Amino acid sequence: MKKQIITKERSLTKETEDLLNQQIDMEGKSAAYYLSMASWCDMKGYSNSAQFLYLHSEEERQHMLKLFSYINNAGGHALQPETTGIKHQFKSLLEVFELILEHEIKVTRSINKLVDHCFNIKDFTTFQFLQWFVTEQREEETLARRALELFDIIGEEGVGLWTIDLEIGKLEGEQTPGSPAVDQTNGG
Ligand code: OFO
Repeated sequence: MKKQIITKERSLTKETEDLLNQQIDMEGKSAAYYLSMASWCDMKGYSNSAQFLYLHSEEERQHMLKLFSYINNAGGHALQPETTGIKHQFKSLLEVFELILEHEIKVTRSINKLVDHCFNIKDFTTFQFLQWFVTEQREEETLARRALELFDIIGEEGVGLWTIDLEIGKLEGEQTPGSPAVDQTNGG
């Protein structure tokens, strides 16, 4: 009964709510995808990459929860996404990070689409809420690129892969000051 009164009048449109739920689906899939990658790295002995990805999987879940709160606080209904069809096997550590960059670019496009929609319908509240994700996506793409650069710079021969794994473990601490991942006061 109380919920009906709360949701009767709201500024969040149904279309925006649906788009935000689609974003929840993407963030949930990111969390599942990175957890699967972390497990594969762990199993193969790439323990630093595994830790990096376990942490990233958890961060993606936090991104998803941020959207849950926003939708429900705005009088909508956040939906738990299905997580089927997750890839479990990877050809190499290089493939893992190539797939991460590819995936993050898709997430960035999805966020941009959402931001564009909010701007066009003058939903400046949601537009402002999404700015955190805009900054976060730049950070996520940069991290994936940095990891891929290690393969080019170090090479995979000899102790190369071992060294790459070690360096990937250090990437998490290299996030730029002021980024959402570092600046927890910004709601991250
Ligand atoms: Fe949620 O930032 Fe990656 O996907």
